[in-house]
Amino acid sequence: MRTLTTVFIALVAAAALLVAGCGGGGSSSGSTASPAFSAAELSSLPRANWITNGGSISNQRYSPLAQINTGNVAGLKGLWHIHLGSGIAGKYSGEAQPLVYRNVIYVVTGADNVYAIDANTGARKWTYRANLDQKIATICCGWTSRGLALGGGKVYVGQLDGKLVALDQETGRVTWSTQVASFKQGYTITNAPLYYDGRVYTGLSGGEFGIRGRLTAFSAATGKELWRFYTIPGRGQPGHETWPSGNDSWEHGGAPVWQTPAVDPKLGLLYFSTGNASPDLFGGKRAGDNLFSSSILALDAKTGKYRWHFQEVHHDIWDYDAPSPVVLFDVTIDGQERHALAQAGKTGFVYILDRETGKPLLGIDERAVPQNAAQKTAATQPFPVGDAVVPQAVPAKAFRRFQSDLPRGTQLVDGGRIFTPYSPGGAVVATPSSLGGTNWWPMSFNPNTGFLYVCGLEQAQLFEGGKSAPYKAGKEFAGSIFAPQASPTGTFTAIDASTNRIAWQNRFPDSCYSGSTTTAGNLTFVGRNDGHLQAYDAAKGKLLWSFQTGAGANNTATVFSLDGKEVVAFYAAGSALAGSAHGDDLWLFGLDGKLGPAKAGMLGGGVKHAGEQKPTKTKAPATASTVKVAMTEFKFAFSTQTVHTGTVTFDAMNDGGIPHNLHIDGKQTPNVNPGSSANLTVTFTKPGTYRYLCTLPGHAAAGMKGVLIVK
Ligand SMILES: [Cu+2]
Repeated sequence: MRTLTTVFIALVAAAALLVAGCGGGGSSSGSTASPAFSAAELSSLPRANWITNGGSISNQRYSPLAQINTGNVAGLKGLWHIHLGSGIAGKYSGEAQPLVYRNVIYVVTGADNVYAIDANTGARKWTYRANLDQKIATICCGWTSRGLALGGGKVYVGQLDGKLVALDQETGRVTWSTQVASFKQGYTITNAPLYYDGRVYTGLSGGEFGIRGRLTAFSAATGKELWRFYTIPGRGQPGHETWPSGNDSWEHGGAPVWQTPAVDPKLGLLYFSTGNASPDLFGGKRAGDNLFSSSILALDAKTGKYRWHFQEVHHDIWDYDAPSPVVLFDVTIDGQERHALAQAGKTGFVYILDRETGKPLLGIDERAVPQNAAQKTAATQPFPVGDAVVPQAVPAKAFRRFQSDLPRGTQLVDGGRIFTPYSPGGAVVATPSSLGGTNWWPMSFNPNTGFLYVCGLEQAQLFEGGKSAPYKAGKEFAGSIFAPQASPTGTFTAIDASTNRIAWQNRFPDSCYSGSTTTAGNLTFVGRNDGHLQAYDAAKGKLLWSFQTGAGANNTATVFSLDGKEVVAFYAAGSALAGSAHGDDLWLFGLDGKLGPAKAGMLGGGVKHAGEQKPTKTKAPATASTVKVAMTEFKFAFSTQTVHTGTVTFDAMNDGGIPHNLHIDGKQTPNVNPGSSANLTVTFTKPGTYRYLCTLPGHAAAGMKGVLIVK
């Protein structure tokens, strides 16, 4: 039966379709709200849009677009370049990949402020301000967000204060907000949420604060919690037996989730990997493998029921965890099409599994490793067949270069190899450092080359035996101090996914500290600490394009088609832990672009914010018994680098925006809040060199370390 009303509705619907189909899609013409994306939409390769953090829910970060390619990428220039005006101070990192839907770009800064930007013009549509409590003291590794989720007409953001917030996609107004867990207990959210099947999934960070990790699913419509999966099994659950039965270490055992999961809709499985066991660097109170820390997990996407796991590091005591997102892809091995999953670990290994079963695809051997009774080390560790993306031993020559910075008498034990254990009261040098290997940044997969593109960080670390400091809610629970040595270098590697061997590798004089995106134009985009966004030949690894964005390019590029023309969106804001220049630069690049490169950002500078002062520079009196120490992100300024034997008082003032401490000769200040100071008195009986550092995770690696000479 056809009535006038249905004809009218049909006409309105047709008009709506016309508006949606005309390609304008900008802020003024038609709705920019996303539908409740189907599994098919979320699984398809990104073209006009980039609707989910990984490009698709396989997390491949592969664009099938080829207008920009090896032949013309050299001519890529800026279409527009704007400043967001948020997340610029030294404590922030810009690590959130932009999302795109209907010509609107969505991006979140390290302050958890969200921006909707018209892709045609760079004009701001709306802003959401998170107004985070600036006193949150349980943020491990820089104030950061790794991105957003879209679906059902909303934009989802996980916040450092432990809230998951849904914003109206067209206005930026809060639709719902839920407290996933308390930051006062050490729980923060840094991962980009995942939208799938009407649910929003988020993990929680906090492995440095003794949390109990979990992945939680919420109704996308209402924010109601649907289920949670604890990454540390409770009493009676499979895996609980890998924790001691006589203490409560499992309740504070870590295993956070730092990343956006991937989904295989055909198998109905959701995949993610987990962070370290807590305390990070001391395992003496948590005998056993400590499942499911440093593991890859598969859950039923609908119900959250456990399906399989693979542990990358048993009973981790080096902070060798797995924060980089898992990637799903299909690969032919021995003539057979296999459904694979890969994860690039902090160990420097890429772990390649059959995603149906969780079993290694190419072989991963359990090998005996050196033992330490006090740390209750695991007898064996998994070694994947194939190549690591960074070195896993310290050459004697490199050791000699930084030996003078080490505590007196430190020897190179076991070649500084990966999995070298250390005792409470002792110390060893080993590599990779606790920063990895491969840290949070995503790798990409290109089905044409069959390669995975992985950034690697190469740095030795002094692993010092920790103590079993008791757990205290909301207090750091790392078990020891993170003491990296020498400046990091980097690798950018193409791994052949069918063999896990290096296809090509570029070595960088600094760390490779960004995600990668790859395209059908045979390109791979990767960011550099010095502010350059670069494009490499995906098959051969040759550098083809390098463009100064104005701030540390520690992020991942988003490739999409804007009204039929391929463009690249990139948010450069620097990184706290990479020690790169801070900024707030959002770019859109295209072959029609006219804008040339920006001026390089100030290295390690960061834009000053309220309360941030310049480190004091005072002339060095040679016989000071009081040393003034200015602390900021991420530098120490000592009033002198030379003192005489005897009692020295360090007057440590925090001029920065987040807490810091000073550790020297086995003594340490408490964590000093911004604007506060603390004194530390140390008696030096012997002349020599004494290294100092801030022991908060990542701070020394970012530059908060040095050497004091005692004459
Ligand atoms: Cu610090």
